[in-house]
Amino acid sequence: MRLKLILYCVAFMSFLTIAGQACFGGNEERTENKKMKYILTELEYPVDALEPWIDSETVAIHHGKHQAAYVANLNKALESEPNFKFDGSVEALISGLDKVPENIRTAVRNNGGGVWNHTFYWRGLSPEKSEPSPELMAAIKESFGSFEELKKQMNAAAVGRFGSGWAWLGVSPDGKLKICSTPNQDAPIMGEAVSACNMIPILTIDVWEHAYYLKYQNRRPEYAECIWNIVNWKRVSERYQFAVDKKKVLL
Ligand code: MN3
Repeated sequence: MRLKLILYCVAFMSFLTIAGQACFGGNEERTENKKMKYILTELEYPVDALEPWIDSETVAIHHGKHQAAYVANLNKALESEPNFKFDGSVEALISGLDKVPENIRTAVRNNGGGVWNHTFYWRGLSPEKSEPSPELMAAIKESFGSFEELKKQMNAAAVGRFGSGWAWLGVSPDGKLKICSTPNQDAPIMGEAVSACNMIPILTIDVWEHAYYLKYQNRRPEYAECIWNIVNWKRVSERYQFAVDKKKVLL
């Protein structure tokens, strides 16, 4: 009897997990008691997996404190405006900032961007070596001339961003690969009017100091260069194909 009960519970919890992922396209968020509450996405690898390029202390603090704070502050902003009944993904939320009430719009932009950008960043990295797909490599050569030139331009965007922000590689409406950078927690998925980037992103580098300061101190160029050792090309290639075929971003 007791075993049966346990089995029912396990089955029910599995259903909830699958239903949640189906609704929100990932593990970024869940509804609890019908009230929207976003939760921190787990990393796909242990905090020390990106060593020696990104040290475990940086990953632990960056994910467990910084990104977690964006999640908490996003929830706080949404709770402060109970008349705004939104129950979609963070991606949908920040893709339509004009629908967010004005009094919480900046908080949603900053913290929603902080939540989504970090998940996108972590999922674009991996300790496992991979290569760009033949299709992506062809696009890189067509758009930049060479892989080295892509790296050079992306690093320049990362280093050239004054203050805090992000460097992005993405697919522009003409199908070509483009590089862009955004300040603060702005993201290309917020739209061109907000982010000044017109692209579907496929890779990002976080250039806030908290992303690299413990190991690299002021040496942002060295951090940007090191990122290329841990890019998850398997996923970036999937994102590229998704952007080309479906004209949508893939987390
Ligand atoms: Mn960050």
